[in-house]
Amino acid sequence: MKLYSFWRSLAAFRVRIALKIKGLDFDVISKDLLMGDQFDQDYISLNPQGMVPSLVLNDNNILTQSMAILEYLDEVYPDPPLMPRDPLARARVRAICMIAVADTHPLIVPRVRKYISQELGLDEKELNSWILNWSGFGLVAIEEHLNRNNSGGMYCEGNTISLADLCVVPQVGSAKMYGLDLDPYPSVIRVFNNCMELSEFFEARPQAQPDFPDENA
Ligand SMILES: N[C@@H](CCC(=O)N[C@@H](CS)C(=O)NCC(=O)O)C(=O)O
Repeated sequence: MKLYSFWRSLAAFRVRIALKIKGLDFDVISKDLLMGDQFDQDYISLNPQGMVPSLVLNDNNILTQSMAILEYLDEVYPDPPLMPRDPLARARVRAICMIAVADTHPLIVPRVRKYISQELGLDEKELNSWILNWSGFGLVAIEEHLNRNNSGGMYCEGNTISLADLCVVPQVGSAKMYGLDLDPYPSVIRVFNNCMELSEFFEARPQAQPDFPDENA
């Protein structure tokens, strides 16, 4: 399989974790989102939205959208499962995924950052404040969900890894990178730390990627 990725991409991070948990071999092809590589014509023909991740399967089928990719991988490679069986637990997992994937992450992607700085004229400090505001907004909601539902479990849904963890960990990693104060989110941090002790999460982290820039090391 070939994964189009970028070290800093939260959506690609989710998929890297899933590929590792499922024990699948994949080559990473980096698209430098800060240089605009995602808009190369050959890449647009793979992913018309000009976003990472895209996953090219061994039979050359192309998958886009991280949640669709995660669900595909979980359906085709069910062991170990990344969704609980109980319908209520599944709904809880999906709710946390959506807080991260649908309601938080899209507000801080490069295209939005570029628009608000270049078109709306926000300076770097204002842009950073935007990023911290929306990152915090998402973490508040996830913290509440965890406190209500997981009763001190190791991961988002009890003591078993689920898609919720694959969505929360990159979100926290990004919040850390931007310097958000994480003290108000102890349950989120507990889950983050527990996940990062697992090699699949640790090896999928941005800092472990071949395209991670030396100056950030
Ligand atoms: N909903 C999409 C979001 C994909 C996405 O926005 N990816 C970002 C990187 S995390 C990207 O490629 N951004 C390119 C840009 O904003 O120009 C998914 O989950 O796959």
